[in-house]
Amino acid sequence: MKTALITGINGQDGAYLAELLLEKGYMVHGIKRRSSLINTDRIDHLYQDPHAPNVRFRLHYGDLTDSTNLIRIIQETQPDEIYNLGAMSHVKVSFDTPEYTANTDAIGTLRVLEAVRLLGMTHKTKIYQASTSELYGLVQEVPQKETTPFYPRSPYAVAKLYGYWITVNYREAYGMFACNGILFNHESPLRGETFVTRKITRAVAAIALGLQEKLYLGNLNARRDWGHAKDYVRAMWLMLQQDKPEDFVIATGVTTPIRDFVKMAFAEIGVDIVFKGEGVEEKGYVAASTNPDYLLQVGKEVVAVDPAYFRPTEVELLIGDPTKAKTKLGWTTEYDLPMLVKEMVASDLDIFKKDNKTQWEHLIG
Ligand code: NDP
Ligand code: GDR
Repeated sequence: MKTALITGINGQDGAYLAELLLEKGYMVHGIKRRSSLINTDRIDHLYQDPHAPNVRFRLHYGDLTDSTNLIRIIQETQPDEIYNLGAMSHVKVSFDTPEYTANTDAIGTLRVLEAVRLLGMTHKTKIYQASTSELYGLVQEVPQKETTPFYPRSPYAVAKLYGYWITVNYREAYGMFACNGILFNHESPLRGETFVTRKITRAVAAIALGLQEKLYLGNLNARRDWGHAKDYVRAMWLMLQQDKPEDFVIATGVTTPIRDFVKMAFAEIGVDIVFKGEGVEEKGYVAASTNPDYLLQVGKEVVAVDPAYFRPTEVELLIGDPTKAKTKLGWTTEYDLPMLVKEMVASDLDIFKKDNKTQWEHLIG
């Protein structure tokens, strides 16, 4: 039985990856930070009583800012594969907490690599580093591929740049099996509520149910290459099953403006949105509303721009070329963007209906 250790196990990707590895018969260890409230919602369904025989899922308290605890956990669990997914992963927040972001996302990656080296496990343990399309930042080439130059545009991206190169360096210096997955944006019903897709699908659900009036967003012109997290965690695993460690771009090759994602999400509740105005004055209005369960008044203003959500430096265009992953890893996707939007809106509608049971009883299927 193979053993995997996942940092950031209770994040979006950690939850899907843990599920995948358990299905594949792995023993899965996860590192979780201590928090004052329980924050294991995404992985509660995977919980196994640690006293039961043949337990294959275990959580350990830890933090990427604490080398001693990383060394101890890696020594105790002796992983064949480490997936370093833990990070302060919100780009906008990284402008507010740049030093902490660097400590976790940059030096945290070094701590994991160095722990494996110090423990003499360089030839036993394969390492996956969660690199990101944010490395491309200011557009240098379209579409972006493994050879495209990096130009990071946030403290998050600069920290991840260090994580990328220190992973390459440990591979070259010590012969470690360490690789970077340069993953473009991937979303799901488990996506954190403050990332734009989930913020939109939650707002659409809440507006449909009369629980929210309006959705305030930042830059509607930015374009992202969005995939489904379930497809992307499969790519992570595939990278560690190869004979040679290499870095791979994981993307769909399709890019979409935030504005279009908003329209697609509202279309799921039978509402057609038109945008009028320029820049901070741009607003989204209901042009038609056809679903009798969620009728909205035509002409109602449901989307507005709030500059508070603008970033000091923005990444305007991301579109990845996944040719290498498709050819070398045999990676394929099961989801496209319309399927992703459908799943996310449906999931958020369910969540709000369950939270507001009495009012929405007739719609809970
Ligand atoms: P999430 O924000 O959902 O999850 C991040 C996880 O990291 C959480 O479990 C969080 O714990 C944990 N974490 C944060 N700080 C620390 C710390 N100091 N020590 C240990 N753990 C910590 O991110 P995703 O699942 O979406 O992303 C996974 C990884 O992939 C991240 O590294 C992200 O930067 C990267 N990435 C994500 C992409 C995406 O589109 N989703 C694209 C490319 C890269 P807690 O719950 O306690 O906050
Ligand atoms: P991103 O994701 O920064 O690409 O990083 P996010 O969903 O936060 O932003 C995407 C784009 O939408 C614009 N935007 C808004 N974003 C947020 N969060 N909230 C808003 O109200 C809003 N309005 C417009 C942003 O300006 C941006 O252009 C994600 C994270 O998961 C990273 O960890 C990961 O590395 C990259 O994806 C790939």
